[in-house]
Amino acid sequence: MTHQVTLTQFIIEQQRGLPDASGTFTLLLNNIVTACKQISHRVNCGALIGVLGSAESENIQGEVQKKLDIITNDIMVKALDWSGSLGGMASEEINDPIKIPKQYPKGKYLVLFDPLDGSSNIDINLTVGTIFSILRCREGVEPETEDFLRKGTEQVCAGFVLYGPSTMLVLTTGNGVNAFTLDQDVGEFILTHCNMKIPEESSEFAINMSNQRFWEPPVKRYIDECVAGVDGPRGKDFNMRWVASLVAEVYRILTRGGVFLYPHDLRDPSKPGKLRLMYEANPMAFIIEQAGGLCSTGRERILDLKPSSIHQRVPLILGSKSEVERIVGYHQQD
Ligand code: FBP
Repeated sequence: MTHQVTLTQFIIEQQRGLPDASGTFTLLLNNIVTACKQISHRVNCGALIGVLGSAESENIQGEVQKKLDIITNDIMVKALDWSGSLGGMASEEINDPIKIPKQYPKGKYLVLFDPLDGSSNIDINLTVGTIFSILRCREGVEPETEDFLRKGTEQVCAGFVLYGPSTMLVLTTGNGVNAFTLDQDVGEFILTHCNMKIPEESSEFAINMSNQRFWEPPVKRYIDECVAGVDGPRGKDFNMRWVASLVAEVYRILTRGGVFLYPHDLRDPSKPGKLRLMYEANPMAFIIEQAGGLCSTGRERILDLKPSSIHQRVPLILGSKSEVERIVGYHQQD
């Protein structure tokens, strides 16, 4: 049997190359992964342990929380706050940055996370996930909100875990994108997809078509041309997908290419988009670019955006290079 590389071995071997590696990052990642294994179990048990359905409470986004939104948030916080590797955390489910309890030492990293992405799919047993972004912070001090509001280019690591037919971890530390599959028997993530690269060309798009009347002309033009198919200006047929789980959309694009759009929406000018910059768009942009794709608002590179708030929303267009370039080109012509 070929030697199976575990996530721990993979990270330790990567860290060996870094002169100032102290093991703190490896510990932090290990704790995030332990939390995701616990979440995988809860999600997998679902109705058996009564965790499906709504919690009858709302989060800062004004969204009705699922029971699992709260359970997964607590699992992440409890797995990370004691470790001494963090100065602070921020979560989709919590309004303000989460402080490290006084009894624990503070560390040199910040983690921002969406504990359960795609939660509208949890009760219908579709793929959901956890998304995380890691930044450096000043060691030993109580971080302010400002300390979290850093450009996506400053991320030291980004990843997401898919709770689907398999539980998978997709990860980048700036040296390409690798994916690991959870061996449920051993309880270890095993390296199964090395150096993933997004095909440049693609004929598959993902967008919530029910929002069409709120799209700007460049997006309307792009989607109309895809739908027009071989008889239209693109001269080829396109396929469409919409899972309503960003993690599932991004994993499909990493695997077979394509483009995902949750564009600028004219419905409510105060909400330039649905998805959140700090713990959805930025980590996905880091991963997509490391796999050779592009990630934009339509007008700006996501990773270059200067954040203004922890729960800031942005338009998100990501995927195969040539398709994103075409959509950005249509915005420039507009
Ligand atoms: P959360 O579930 O974390 O709020 O994520 C938002 C999300 O579910 C994305 O995963 C997905 O891409 C999008 O919203 C689906 O939006 P819609 O419900 O409009 O189709």
